[in-house]
Amino acid sequence: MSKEELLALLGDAVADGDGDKAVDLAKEAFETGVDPMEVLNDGASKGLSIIGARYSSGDAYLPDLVGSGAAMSAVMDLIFAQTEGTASLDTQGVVIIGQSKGDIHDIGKNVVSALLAVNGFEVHDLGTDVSVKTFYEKALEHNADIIAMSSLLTTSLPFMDDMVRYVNDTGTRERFFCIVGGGPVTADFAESIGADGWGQSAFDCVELCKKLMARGNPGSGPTIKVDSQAEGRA
Ligand code: B12
Repeated sequence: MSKEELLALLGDAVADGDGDKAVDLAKEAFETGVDPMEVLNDGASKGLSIIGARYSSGDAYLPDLVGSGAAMSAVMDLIFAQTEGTASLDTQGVVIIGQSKGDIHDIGKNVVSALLAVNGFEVHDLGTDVSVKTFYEKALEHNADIIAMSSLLTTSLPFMDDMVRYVNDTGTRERFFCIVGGGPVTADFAESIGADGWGQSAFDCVELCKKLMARGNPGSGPTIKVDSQAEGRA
């Protein structure tokens, strides 16, 4: 079977909520030398897009989303076990990350957290449904460089705006980079709320955090937007 066929089958298994099959296919992909991140992005994640589309068109229901989410999480556990211990020793910066208030989706955020950690960032993951105040308090507690908010729900986007305002209102905007991302979060939205940065994918988030740490000066300068796939298409 070709790599593409294997990854397509993996995507289908996640879409069908078949965790056992998805894990077996992911293992098979590793054994044939496919990069773990390729397994994640070009295989398992595609399954979530498929089930998301089915759900939107009324061809799938909430339990199907739950099944696909669980299958994806099983594949992610396997992938993170593969990449464990690969973190670099130098700390690139301290990141507070969490899912915006009202939002319990966490698969994408978990991928972002793991990739940041593997790339040398000290990551404090606050989980899901995180209030603006909690983000801020944890950022102070850990002397963070970056506050990273993720959201998959359009109804949770306003809290990203609130976050930037809150940091402004406390007079600490120059202390923390505020970055945003997740399914419905666009580069234009990020710019409109005065965020320091936006990234399309987890890989882009790592690139974004590195760029911000190199630039310095939170709260000043244009919103940095990283979308490596768009660059590839250009
Ligand atoms: C799985 C899933 C669920 C699972 C979540 C399981 C879990 N543990 O996460 C469950 C079943 C719980 C669920 C529940 C709901 N869901 Co849901 N869900 C999905 C689904 C199918 C996949 C989401 C996902 O994991 N994507 C894959 C990850 C890898 O992508 P990602 O999160 O976007 O993250 C990537 C990038 O965005 C980026 N990124 C992420 N965060 C950040 C942060 C920063 C700073 C940066 C730079 C980058 C970045 O990196 C990641 C990796 O590359 C989507 C459909 C879809 N195609 O997205 C619907 C979807 C998100 N869900 C939806 C809905 C409506 C719901 C419910 C409201 C349904 C209901 N009626 O109850 C509830 C929400 C409950 C709540 N309060 O949160 C809608 C949201 C519509 C909207 N835009 O508001 C979607 C789009 C489905 C649809 N087509 O309608 N869901």
